[in-house]
Amino acid sequence: MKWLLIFGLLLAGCAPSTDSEALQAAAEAQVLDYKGEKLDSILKFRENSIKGPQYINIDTYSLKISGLISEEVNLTYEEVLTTRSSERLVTLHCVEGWDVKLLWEGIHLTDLLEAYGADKEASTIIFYAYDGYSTAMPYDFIKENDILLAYKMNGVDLPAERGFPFQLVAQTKYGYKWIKWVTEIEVSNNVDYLGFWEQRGYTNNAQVPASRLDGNGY
Ligand SMILES: Nc1nc2c(c(=O)[nH]1)N[C@H]1C(S)=C(S)[C@@H](COP(=O)(O)O)O[C@H]1N2
Ligand SMILES: [Mo]
Repeated sequence: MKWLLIFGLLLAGCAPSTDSEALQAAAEAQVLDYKGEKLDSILKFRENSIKGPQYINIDTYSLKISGLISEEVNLTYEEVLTTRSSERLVTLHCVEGWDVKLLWEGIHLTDLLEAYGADKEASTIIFYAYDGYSTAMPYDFIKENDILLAYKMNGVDLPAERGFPFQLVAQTKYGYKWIKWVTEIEVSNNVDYLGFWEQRGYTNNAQVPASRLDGNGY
């Protein structure tokens, strides 16, 4: 009995969670070079999400598009992925001072919103996530910067810890605008909406100072 207990404790203690094994596996499969430029590793992030990593079951997942659109829809992962996509080398800058330069692959958010009849005159897009996090930005910013909703980083599907299934690539904005585990996108005219960190004093604009951006403006 005693040995069984010790064996059980050993097993529990030694076995890292399957998800961190998945993250390690993703790190081994990632690309670290893009057109001659060196990328950072997907392990370089400092995990500091408000409720820790979220593990979304893709079989029950849906992305809701709501608000000022012709008709509210709930899309499956596969349905979102039918939208045109692109790759882009962009750095995420956290307000805490660290950053990660990665290759992102994602769908063009404006295409997705327009496909479901978003009001082109709407001022604001609000994003909600599985962990209760939220953030928002002007629709014009999204259009002008052709913002991507990423499903891959460094050539691998987003690991759970990094926001699977979708993370917003809010280029030139601080990391707190790069919402992970996105579950709903609301088309709105509420220019005053404040997300989780914005309500706690971080600027709603979240512009990264030009001195921190790279040669491509990211
Ligand atoms: N859903 C959700 N998305 C989020 C966060 C969060 O807590 N929850 N944190 C933000 C912050 S502050 C940063 S810097 C980036 C990267 O955070 P990470 O290093 O914890 O992955 O994710 C952003 N997206
Ligand atoms: Mo952050």
